[in-house]
Amino acid sequence: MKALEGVKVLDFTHVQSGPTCTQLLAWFGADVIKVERPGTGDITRGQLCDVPDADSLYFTMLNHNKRSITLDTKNPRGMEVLWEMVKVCDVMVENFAPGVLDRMGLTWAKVHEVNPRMIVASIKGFGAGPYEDCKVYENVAQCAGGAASTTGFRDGVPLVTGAQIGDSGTGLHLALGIVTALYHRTHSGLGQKVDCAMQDGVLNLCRVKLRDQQRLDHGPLKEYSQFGEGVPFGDAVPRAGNDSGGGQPGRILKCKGWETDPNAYIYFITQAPVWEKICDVIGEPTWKTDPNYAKPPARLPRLNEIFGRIEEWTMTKTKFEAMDILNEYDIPCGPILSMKEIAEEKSLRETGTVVEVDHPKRGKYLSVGNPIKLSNSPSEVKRSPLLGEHTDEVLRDVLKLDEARIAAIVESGATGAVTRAAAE
Ligand code: CAO
Repeated sequence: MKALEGVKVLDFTHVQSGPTCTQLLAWFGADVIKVERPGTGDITRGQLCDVPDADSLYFTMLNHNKRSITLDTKNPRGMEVLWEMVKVCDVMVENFAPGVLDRMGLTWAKVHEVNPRMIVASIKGFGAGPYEDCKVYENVAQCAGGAASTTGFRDGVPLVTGAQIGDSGTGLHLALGIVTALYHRTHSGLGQKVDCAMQDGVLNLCRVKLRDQQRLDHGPLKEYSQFGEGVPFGDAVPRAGNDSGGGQPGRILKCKGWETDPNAYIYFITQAPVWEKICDVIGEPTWKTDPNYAKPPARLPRLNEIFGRIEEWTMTKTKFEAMDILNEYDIPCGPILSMKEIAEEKSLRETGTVVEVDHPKRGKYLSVGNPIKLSNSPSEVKRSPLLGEHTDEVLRDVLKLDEARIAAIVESGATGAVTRAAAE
């Protein structure tokens, strides 16, 4: 039995943030029924397309293991069906712009009255405050959540990161809120509202930078390279390039081949407990006892010099050779892996973190499987649904509507354009 088997999810999500949340629930075994607009469906089905007439990878990689039903919620019959779903589902997840759900009449008060056990989970860009009515996409959240102002180099513009911490990060937060509310319901018998704002989710992931903001009141941030460079700090946490965000200084260093390979680099951490080993590996044994290098506080003003010397060593090795040598000495480090290298990595295939999925319209493609591994409920990645693939099945088997009612719904156009065959 899957961990969330028996849990029915009315998936009213679109684009990336909401779908990542419901995909996780589906991987854990929930029956996730995605409600989509007839004709177009989730807008991502048709975005960044690479194969003609096939759902985009953007869509397929965010909507595995779900069923799809088409329903026009601007059609009264469509709304009737949606309310039937509210009655039988355990969780509703949505990430529409602020106000959309209320305009549909799906207020928390009404949903709670119709199905007191239902958990209603929402993602919005911002929580209550000056921006609560704003529409938000990934990079807006990265900027408003403190990630952009603290990412990049001091002398450059703020940077967004490729990791989708605003969308997928918030989806992950919301999934935790939902399973927590499901657990609470086992005691209380009642559902509750679960909200996660993207700004809040990003800030949660940037909490070390709020830590540093407060440390600034008590003096310079000595582990930042700019301290050793003698550059004064301003009143806000600066961008720290590739400095480590933790207590053990680290940097990205060039490896053999860096002149032509944009990813011939390694992340190298000068972890204090292995400092003596680092000195031996790079050929600076006197640094083990030299008071200018022996202890961590003495090294902080000299990070540029120290990492410069370590880089002279890493440039004589490929990133993988350097990894092998450094791991022998328990020196924490990591190669900068390209997406190509990750896609080809055998061990990621073996753990199911990278999976090959077959799709009737696009053929085989790679996806990221469930990164969270449960010992008793392993995740099996199933292809994303075609638009409206399960409409009949859901009306009949989940909502248990009789033939006359289904015919009336179809005839109204609520599930999509009416073909003669369907209407007769
Ligand atoms: N049938 C008919 N209409 C439907 C429908 C259906 N099945 N599903 C949705 N709609 C309608 C809604 O009723 C709404 O119409 P109204 O504005 O007339 O009430 C409209 O479609 C969708 O609303 P939207 O404003 O959410 O969509 P958008 O494309 O303009 O905005 C986004 C997209 C992502 C900016 C916005 O949804 C948002 O801010 N969401 C919250 C934050 C979020 O999750 N952002 C991350 C997105 S991923 O980067």
